[in-house]
Amino acid sequence: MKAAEKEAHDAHFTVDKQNIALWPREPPPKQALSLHPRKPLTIRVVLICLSLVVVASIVLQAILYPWFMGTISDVNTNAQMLKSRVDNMSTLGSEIEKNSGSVKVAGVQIQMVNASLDNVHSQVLILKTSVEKANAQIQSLRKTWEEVDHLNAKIPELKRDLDKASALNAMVRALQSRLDSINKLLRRQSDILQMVSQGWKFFRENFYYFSHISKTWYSAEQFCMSKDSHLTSVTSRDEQEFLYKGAGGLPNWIGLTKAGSEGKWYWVDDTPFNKESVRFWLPGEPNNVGNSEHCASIKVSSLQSWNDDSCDNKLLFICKQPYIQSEP
Ligand SMILES: [Ca+2]
Repeated sequence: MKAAEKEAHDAHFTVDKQNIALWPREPPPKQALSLHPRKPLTIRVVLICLSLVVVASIVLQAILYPWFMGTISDVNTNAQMLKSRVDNMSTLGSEIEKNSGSVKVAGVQIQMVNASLDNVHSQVLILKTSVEKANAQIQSLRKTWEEVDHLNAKIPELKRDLDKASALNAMVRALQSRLDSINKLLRRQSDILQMVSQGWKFFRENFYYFSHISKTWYSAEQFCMSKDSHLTSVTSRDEQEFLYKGAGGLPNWIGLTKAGSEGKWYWVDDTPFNKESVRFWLPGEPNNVGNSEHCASIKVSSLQSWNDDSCDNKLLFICKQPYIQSEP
């Protein structure tokens, strides 16, 4: 401390040309004088150092160059590998893009497949429902079939019953037919009795009415028509015999007349007048006396009993009505 204080108190200054400098008590030695003896040593040291550095660098280069070149080679190799990988990556990228499109298409197809699967699922449900219904119907049909089998087992018995029923039906039909015949006969008898009660006689499916009063031929026909009949026709020997016997020998108008003096004889009930009827005229008749005998009568009680007579004469008469079965 004391030496420092002493040096502080002994400070000086000099003016060298334009430079002003401060220094301690003693003025510093001039540099030109102090550096001159040290310069060669320094240069040598520096040269040595530089030589050492050069040598060291050469050695280092000799050592490191192969390693460095190898490293560079490795780096190049790695760079090429990386490049190839990058190329591969770009290729993969394009493939990925392609595959991305395929994936989208596949996604759409998957959606379509899903929709189809939904549709299939709904159809499966429908089919399931249909199958259940079909099963129910099969069960129903099976029951029905069992009932049919049961009925089939009864068929022989039913057939026997049917045979019995058929026999009974035949008997019933026969009885019904007989009953119908009986009814018909009863109706016929009833009809005949009714007509007979009114004064008619029944012979060979015809009713005959023998009058008790005398009328002209035309009035007699009018009377018969009022009773749904006509003056009688004669179509057979039996009928002729029945009529003359019924007349009892008294003259009775019959339904035989002719149109005018030269006309042909005809039956008023439209029965055809055949040659068979000619045999029932009295011998010598018809003689058409006075050209005025145009109507015929049964005159006597014999097979040949017909006489032509004047239609205006009043005689008894015979009406004839065919029998027709009355409705039940
Ligand atoms: Ca006559």
